[in-house]
Amino acid sequence: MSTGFFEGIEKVVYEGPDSTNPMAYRHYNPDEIVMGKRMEEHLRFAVAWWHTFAWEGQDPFGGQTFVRPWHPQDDMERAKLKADVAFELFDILGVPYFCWHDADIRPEQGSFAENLRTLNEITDYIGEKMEAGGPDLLWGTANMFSHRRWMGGASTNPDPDVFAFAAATVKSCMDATHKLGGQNYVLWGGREGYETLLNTDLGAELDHMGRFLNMVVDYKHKIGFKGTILVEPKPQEPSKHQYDFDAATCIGFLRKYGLENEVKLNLEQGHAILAGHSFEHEIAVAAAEGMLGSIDMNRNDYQSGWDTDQFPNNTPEVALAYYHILKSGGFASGGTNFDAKVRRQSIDPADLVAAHVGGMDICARGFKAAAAMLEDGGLETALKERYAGWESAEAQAMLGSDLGSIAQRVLDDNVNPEPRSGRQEILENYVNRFV
Ligand code: XLS
Ligand code: NI
Ligand code: NI
Repeated sequence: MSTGFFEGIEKVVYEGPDSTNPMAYRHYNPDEIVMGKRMEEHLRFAVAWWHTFAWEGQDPFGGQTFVRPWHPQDDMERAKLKADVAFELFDILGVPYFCWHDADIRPEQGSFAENLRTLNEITDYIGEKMEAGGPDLLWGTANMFSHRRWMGGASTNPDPDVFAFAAATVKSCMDATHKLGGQNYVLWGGREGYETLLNTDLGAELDHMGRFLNMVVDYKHKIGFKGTILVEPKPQEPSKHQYDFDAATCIGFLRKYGLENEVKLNLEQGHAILAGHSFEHEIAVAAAEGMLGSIDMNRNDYQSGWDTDQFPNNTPEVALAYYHILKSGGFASGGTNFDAKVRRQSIDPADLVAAHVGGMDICARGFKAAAAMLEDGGLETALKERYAGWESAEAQAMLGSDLGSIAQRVLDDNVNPEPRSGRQEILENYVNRFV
């Protein structure tokens, strides 16, 4: 039986680029074959429970703006109503996946035992809905940043009891993710960082975080969870300095603690920008190390300088992101999660639907442009030409040589390189043909 929350809103269908229906897909056609695979299987869209259903519209200057029938979110019956509405949206959109934090799906009841009981109950309830034909779980995660107990960090907290509470919480969320057949398990450390070094033992905190993540990996193997463990980089916010600053920092951390073959990255567009990078930079860094896991495709406002978590709306940016994803072989267990919120004035159920429709369409459009560029091969050819010198036996031998012998050859052969154009504008013009 329908909750009636989305009353009057029909299932969203693909109508093609000429459609003027605001609630139709113009580019996202799940069954269209692109590079030998259905679009749905390439993009693997997921709705994020927290922003779409749990967020109440607060900002630093004002409280709740959304009034939903499942508010206040402190009761199991209303948590189930929220789940009912969630599955109605999944159905309207036709998305294949969703994601959650424990705190989004169950009420917070203070003690670990109570939280565990309600988590198990609500994930059983969600499991029934999945079996009845709902979408699959892309990833589960623990919210270890909202409740006051986490204010000084979770696994990096100076208090060992908080470390213990974090371990118990992650175990419960991994169990629940495993039970629901989740494809990945994510750790984002919003409070794994610090405000001031005056009260922080940075080295000890990193060691605790490394040990914690090793326990997570051990537990994954113990319970036979086949999904991928992912960490999500972000440079700051809520902590002033976050340890998982960006992809490169995370990769260094994972190597230091022996996790490079066990853990991959969940990269978020807005976090890349906060770290001073482009999204494709973060994707390319992770891909170069074989650590590209999944993405959160939500952008920031470029003027306000903080994590505004908006739905994507810039095709050229999205196209370059998918270009690097496709180039590295596409998603395996990962997907495209909308860790995105509608604006706090967008209070209608229709706004929630339209936001996802637009986000999915932009992604589809960028994705098709990326696939077309890859199939055309123009960028790959240009790249090959630019590095062609390295194909010679002599150049390869140099890499196994030493500074002295190389210097001798430079003298002997009078090596005097001729600068060559990087052709950036020509390549940018090339990209603009596709987007
Ligand atoms: C916050 C993060 C968060 C993670 C999941 O900025 O993006 O939403 O994706 O904890
Ligand atoms: Ni984020
Ligand atoms: Ni995120």
